[in-house]
Amino acid sequence: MTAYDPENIFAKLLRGEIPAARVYEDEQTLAFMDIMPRADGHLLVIPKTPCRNVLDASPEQLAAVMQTVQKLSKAVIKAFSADGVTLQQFNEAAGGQEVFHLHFHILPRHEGDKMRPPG
Ligand code: DGP
Repeated sequence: MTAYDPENIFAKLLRGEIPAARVYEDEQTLAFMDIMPRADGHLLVIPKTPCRNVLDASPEQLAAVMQTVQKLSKAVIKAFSADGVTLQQFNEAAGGQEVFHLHFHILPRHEGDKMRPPG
C-alpha cells in the first residue's frame, strides 16, 4: 500500500494550516463538517494520528474513531431530529477514497429522504 502522505488535506487541517468547522475533538479524534455535504449535518470523523485508511489502521485507531462515530451519530440524530444515520467509509482510490487520511462520514437521515449529490 502507498505510504501515508503528511501533505494530505486532513493532515493540513489537523495542523491548523487550513480552516475547518470543527464540531468535536478528544485526545485521539477530531470531527468537522464536510465541505461538500450530502445531507444537513454531514460530519467527518478522523484520527489525530497518521493513518491512510481502514487497511492501514491500528486496533487503537479504529476503536477510538468508532467510539467517536457512535457518540456523534447519536448527537446528530438529536441535533437534526433525524431518524437514523448513514455511515460511509472509502479505502484507496479503487474504493472511492479521495482524501488519504482515514475518515468516516456521518450522514443524518430522515424517513424517505434521498442523499444529495456532493456540493
Ligand atoms: P472521500 O475520500 O471519498 O471520502 O472524500 C473526501 C471527503 O472529504 C468529501 O466528502 C469532501 C471532503 N473534503 C475534502 N476536502 C475537504 C476540506 O478541505 N475540508 C473539509 N471540511 N472537507 C473536505
